[in-house]
Amino acid sequence: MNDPQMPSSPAWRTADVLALYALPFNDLLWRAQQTHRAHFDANAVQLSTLLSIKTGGCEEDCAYCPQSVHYDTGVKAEKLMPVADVLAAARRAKENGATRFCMGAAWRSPKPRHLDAIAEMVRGVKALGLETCVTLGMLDEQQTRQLADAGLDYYNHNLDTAPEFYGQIISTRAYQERLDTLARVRAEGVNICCGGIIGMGESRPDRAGLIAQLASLNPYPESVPINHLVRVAGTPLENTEALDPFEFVRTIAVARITMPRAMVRLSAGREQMDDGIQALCFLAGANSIFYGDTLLTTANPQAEADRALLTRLGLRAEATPDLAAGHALAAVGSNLSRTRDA
Ligand code: SAM
Ligand code: DTB
Ligand code: SF4
Repeated sequence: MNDPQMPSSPAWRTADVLALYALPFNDLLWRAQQTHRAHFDANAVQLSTLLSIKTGGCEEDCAYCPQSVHYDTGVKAEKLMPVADVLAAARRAKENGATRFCMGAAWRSPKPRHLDAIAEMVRGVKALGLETCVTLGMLDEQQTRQLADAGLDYYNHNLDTAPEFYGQIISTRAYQERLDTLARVRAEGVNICCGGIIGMGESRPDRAGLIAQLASLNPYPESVPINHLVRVAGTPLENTEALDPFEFVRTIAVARITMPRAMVRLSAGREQMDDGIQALCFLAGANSIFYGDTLLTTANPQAEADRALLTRLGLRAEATPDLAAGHALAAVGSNLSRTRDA
């Protein structure tokens, strides 16, 4: 294989990931919990707040997405938010206890004229003492450099599903284009936040295929968002059959075992999930959530309800391990399991 993202002997084959999925539930969670405790404080959860800085009107056809122009979901297209409004939202997120602020734009890729404003947002959010993350679609080299120069900590760009299932979900952007953007982001020294969506009607081998792809990136992503599909009326996936919630928990556990030092984020779909399943996700090694009343366009649990849930579970809100040295994974040493950058 010539693809630099895909070494000829990948770290994880789909068959090996499938063998983890097949473990008895208790054995799987035990392994995941052991892995988690070897690298992290088991009772700390990192809080990331999302803001949609440019909503709707996206030309891509991602079948899950309420923001695609291809589907009638009632989401109206808006312009890029003014920098001052974004910084005001970041200030509120910080006051509420978030440590990372993630700004999302419904673009296939940003236009050159947008980059100056985005770079200003990144600098402003960083100056507040928050970690920065943006998700803007595909990037070219120059755009990536501009974001890196602004001090961006993370770029979110998901693989979304296994290559085998991908064609049933998106036709306007190739899997390889996603891998290419991730490689460019990495080359500029920006951490990657890369995960996918579970519950889109994919098979277990497809779920295992996604995890194998993520875990075989070299190195694997510093941050791994595992989203549960939010079934939005008007999208082609609105009537997708519900997934067994334990299968979602298994996916979190398998992500933790295969990517031991990554921040594994229990992402979209928590509003539709009961507290017991969320607690099992934390037991399976999730150590980050989206925190705040909305995701991008859909509902997330109220911040107050999340604080109450964390308290009931004896979990503490805490920041990501130290990123000061640049690359998160390189910075995580064996003695860092209890050290945090507050
Ligand atoms: N347009 C950019 C892109 O696609 O890379 C950035 C924003 S896009 C909304 C970010 C991610 O949100 C998608 O890759 C997908 O994983 C997630 N997402 C979107 N709609 C979702 C839904 N209905 N349920 C779960 N996750 C969703
Ligand atoms: C990610 O993996 N999930 C977030 C974030 N990255 C940008 C987005 C979830 C979006 C859910 C649907 C919506 O609210 O529009
Ligand atoms: Fe556009 Fe991103 Fe939604 Fe796909 S997921 S339609 S690229 S906003």
